[in-house]
Amino acid sequence: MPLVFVALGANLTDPVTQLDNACKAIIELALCSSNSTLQVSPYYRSAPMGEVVQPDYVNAVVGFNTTLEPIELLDALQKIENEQGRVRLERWGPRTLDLDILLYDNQTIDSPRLTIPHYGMKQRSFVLVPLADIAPQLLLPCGTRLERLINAELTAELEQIVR
Ligand code: A4P
Ligand code: MG
Repeated sequence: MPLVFVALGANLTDPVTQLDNACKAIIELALCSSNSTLQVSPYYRSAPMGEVVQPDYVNAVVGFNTTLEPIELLDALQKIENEQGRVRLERWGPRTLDLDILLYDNQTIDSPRLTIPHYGMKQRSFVLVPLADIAPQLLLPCGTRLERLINAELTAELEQIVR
């Protein structure tokens, strides 16, 4: 059964609770589709990437098995974003919840609605570090070992949230 990794991000309306609620919704998704369990990374706070002035983000990564096809998974995740009050005003702008599919097994997908691996994942500390927390041995579809992308400079951008 395909193993997928999804990045969670929030910077509005109590981001930690947004991520907690998203995990609960994704567990339902994983359970109803595959009866598997959800791996959840620690939560990390970081300054916003990009030019938009906005609050700090809280980010995490989850991993689970699913029988959903990639587009079905995107639809299900966008439904969760919408249910948690996501409003799309500007690219890279603030949001109650962002759910990005990082990896879908070892697949590479380039379609109008879906690019997998996620286009920014190899550059983003708030994706790489939590992903390595739950999947330290991961080999990316391009052949790069995840651990080789992580360094002290990236880790220093993040503050782990104690819960
Ligand atoms: N789409 C294509 N591929 C994917 C994929 N792998 N997963 C399409 C999910 N969606 C994918 O996404 C726009 C469209 O991308 C979707 O309709 C889908 O068909 P969106 O979520 O509506 O828009 P967005 O999130 O504003 O755009 P984007 O480019 O995903 O933004 P990013 O790259 O997620 O950046 N700073 C920190 N510290 N932490 C953050 O999490 N996030 C952003 C947003 C900016 N700064 C940040 C953070
Ligand atoms: Mg997004």
